[in-house]
Amino acid sequence: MELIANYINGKFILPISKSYLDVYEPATGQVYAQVPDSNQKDIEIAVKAATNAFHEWSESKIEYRSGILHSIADELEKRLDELAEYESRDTGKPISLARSVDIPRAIANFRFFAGYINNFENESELNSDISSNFIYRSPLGVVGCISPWNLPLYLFSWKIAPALAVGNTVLGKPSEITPYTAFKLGEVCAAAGVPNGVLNIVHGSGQQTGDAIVRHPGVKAISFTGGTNTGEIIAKTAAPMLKKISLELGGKNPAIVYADCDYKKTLAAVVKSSFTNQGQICLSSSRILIEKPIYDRFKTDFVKKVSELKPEDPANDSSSFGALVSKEQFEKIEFFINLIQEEGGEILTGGNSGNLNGRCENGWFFEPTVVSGLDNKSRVNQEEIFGPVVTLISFDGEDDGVSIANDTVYGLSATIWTEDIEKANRTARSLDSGVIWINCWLVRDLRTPFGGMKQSGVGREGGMEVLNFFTEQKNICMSYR
Ligand code: TXE
Repeated sequence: MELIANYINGKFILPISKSYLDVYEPATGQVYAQVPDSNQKDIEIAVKAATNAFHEWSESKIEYRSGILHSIADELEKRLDELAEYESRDTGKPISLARSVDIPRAIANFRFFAGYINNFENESELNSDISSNFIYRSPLGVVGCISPWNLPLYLFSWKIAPALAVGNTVLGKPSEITPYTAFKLGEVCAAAGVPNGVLNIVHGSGQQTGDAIVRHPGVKAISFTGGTNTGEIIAKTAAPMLKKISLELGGKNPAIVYADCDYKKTLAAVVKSSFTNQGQICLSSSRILIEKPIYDRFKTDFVKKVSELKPEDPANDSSSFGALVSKEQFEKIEFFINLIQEEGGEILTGGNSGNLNGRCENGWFFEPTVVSGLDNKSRVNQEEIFGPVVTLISFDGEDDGVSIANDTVYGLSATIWTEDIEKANRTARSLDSGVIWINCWLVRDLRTPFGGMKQSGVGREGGMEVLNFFTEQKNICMSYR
């Protein structure tokens, strides 16, 4: 059985804690590796390494740091196929998705910030007749990056790349459920010439390792993506220490389908936005709001299209719908299927585990599921399911659509489908969502702010927002009098 190690100060080392957690392949339900459950002592040595590396890294020239980030991207690129296989094995996602989205996006994250850092103005001046003010942005020091299991290397690198670009040193903790590509990132860093201690990757459970990172006084900021409940715990722990936090949390994202949409395009796109990665994307559509005049037609066509999507071994090139990430997620979906029935909903397609044969017979597969007949106030329509279950809700005109869309504690993303651009813009401005797509989904310009409102988070990632998050401003004033 393969043993995953922490990557600290440029070396792979086994945890002082000597404790390990099992790592499963979701498609088979079998354990294939063990990952350290690092404790406070492990975090202590990682913080020490990152602290020692900080001065030289933060004082280095931007061109140097940019070059290192480009080298990381180059090394990832060389290993794209291999990394895609690891990502698919760890998460249960189709290999084609890992190859076309997860790993290319991780590469793009490093490349983007390698270039973008050159636009970062860390110095500015404001002068008047009484004083001159020199405003300077400096990196924070050692920062913690904690990421989830749904897009492992993609989201891990989305935090690490900007943190390093502006001169911080990093303690990164991937999800203990999907640690493998983060483990390999250590090898990539060594090959790319990342100086020792600049990026440290520590593995373990949230309760032990994650908590130790958040509590450590030497860690100046926490960038976190994961569940809203975990975000609350992190906020509570960090608040008395007045630690900077950025939280990207859950969602209950509406897709608003107007009667005047481009019907064929919308149908295909909403199936994709609902079920890509088995619905386990924080930006997935989970409530499909359909305008009354086309409700029946859209429902029939949508259900037909979804029922053609069959769970398949994610290792097959032909697979477009894989396994759920864990037994816990599988059981969570079963819980919601029962709740749909209790709340009086109708399952139009799906609702069962996807029974596969051969190597996948014990895997955690679940059919893509479409539900109707539930009020927006129902628990199924209010709680984040984070899996292959969507509900259909009809609405009557713009105001009704917006009001149903906003009637949730979340506010991460929304999609709007209409050929009337003025209506699309009016709708977009009325929605309480941080990320809104009109007639598209998951199109990302990495310069734009990314994050949620309400219970979906605090702060924004991407572009200048994240560079500002990972730096602190200092105003140096000199009086003329
Ligand atoms: O997330 P967690 P999980 C949602 C989704 C899912 C639920 C739980 O609804 O069903 O969250 O998933 C670390 N201090 N999302 O359990 O627990 C943990 O080790 C510090 C939405 O995976 O939030 C992991 O590295 N760290 C989401 C990371 O936090 C802690 C994507 C995320 O784990 C910690 C994934 C603690 N006390 C799940 N507890 C999205 N919005 O993208 C856990 N962690």
